[in-house]
Amino acid sequence: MKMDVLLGLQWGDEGKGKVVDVLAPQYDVVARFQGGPNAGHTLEFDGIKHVLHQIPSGIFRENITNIIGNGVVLDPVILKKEIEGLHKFNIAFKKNLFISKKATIIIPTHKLLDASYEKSKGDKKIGSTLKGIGPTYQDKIGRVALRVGDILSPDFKEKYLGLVDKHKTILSFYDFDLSQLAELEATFFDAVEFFKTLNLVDSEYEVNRYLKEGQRVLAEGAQGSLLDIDFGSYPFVTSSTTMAPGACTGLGVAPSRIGEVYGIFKAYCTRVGSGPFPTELFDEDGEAMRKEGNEFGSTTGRPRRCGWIDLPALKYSIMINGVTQLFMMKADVLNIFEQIKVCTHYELPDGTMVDRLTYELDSVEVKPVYQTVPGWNQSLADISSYDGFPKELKDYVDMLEKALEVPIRMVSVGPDRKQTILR
Ligand code: 2SA
Ligand code: MG
Repeated sequence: MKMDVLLGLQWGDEGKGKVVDVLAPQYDVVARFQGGPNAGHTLEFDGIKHVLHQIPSGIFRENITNIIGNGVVLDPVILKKEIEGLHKFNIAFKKNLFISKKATIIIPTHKLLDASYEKSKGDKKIGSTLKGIGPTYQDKIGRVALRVGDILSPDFKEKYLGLVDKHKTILSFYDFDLSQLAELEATFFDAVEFFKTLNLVDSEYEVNRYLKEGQRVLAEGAQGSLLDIDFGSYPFVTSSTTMAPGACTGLGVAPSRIGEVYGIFKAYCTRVGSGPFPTELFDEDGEAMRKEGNEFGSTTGRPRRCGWIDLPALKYSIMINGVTQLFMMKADVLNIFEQIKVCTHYELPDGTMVDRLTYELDSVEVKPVYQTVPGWNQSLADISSYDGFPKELKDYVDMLEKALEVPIRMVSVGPDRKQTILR
């Protein structure tokens, strides 16, 4: 059996949580492979909105096994809160949630370091979620991090203190006030005790066993391809591999085992945090998109920057991920527009037209070149099949599909599970 991968093709918040939730009945296992509590995956059903940060989006389905893979950075405090917040749903965590012993742990000083690094960058700050993601991956690559399995070892406290000492040296360089640390540590160790009661496993064996047994596994990406550590708009990126190969390294699955790659994108673009965003709107259209789409960070509540769809960026993401099927989200947010713009190229300062995301593009201001198409300018609330789509929406989907050269299999026309139209 092959493992399918689901990814965001833009800067995150494409609606991955919703798609996982909709596809979940076709899968036996949902696995997270990178990122951590910086993610905010929103699912909505029965009129209630749920935001997941570290727990995979298959958790609301009784027969699905959820795995947090080795590539993830995990905050025990946030995980405990997340699990407690789901108590009312009677989720059988002992049966349905497995965590890799090789996943990396976020400790309180990682968050303090994140804040110091951001502060020291001034107006060049990344716009991090301040969840400690960058410093934790730094320690992982620097070979000094703590891993989930370490919490079971009798010398965990010693290992912890060793790492904290290193962090304190750096924090003193940044003149960071450590008065809150004792309180943060008490909450952390309380959460670590809770953590020990969860299923801690070598998840690469589990995932490969499931695949061998013919079970269907879906790898759930977090953030988006344009925030990838290698291919995103560096340095305004997150610290993990958000693209498809991240699912191999973050779960221990061979590249030859990858099946479908689902690329999720919004009918427009958003970005939260700093960094280039060629189609960003600073006018009332951008404001209207933010309002209609309720574009506020689901982890930090920050207003998201909004703009028109960007084809060169989408083509790039599709190329580096080998996307086989596309899912277009939040089409209904564009209901309000009489005309819709589609960015087909960028104009460089010297007037040259390009449609590639080259190295140079990370540091020059480009002007988006748009093609304007008619909007459908009507509600999509009662639509239950593709045949019911207004002509202009069908034309928009056809135009994108032609340009992107990958089939658009699903269009989402509203936040609920039911408002997803298959083609
Ligand atoms: P970090 O915290 O080190 O990963 O931040 C680095 C950059 O990555 C961006 N980033 C995100 N962008 C969109 N959505 C994310 N998740 C949350 C959400 C974000 C929120 O679902 O809304 O609530 O603000 C996410 N996580 C990281 C981040 O903005 C930085 O640009
Ligand atoms: Mg999100």
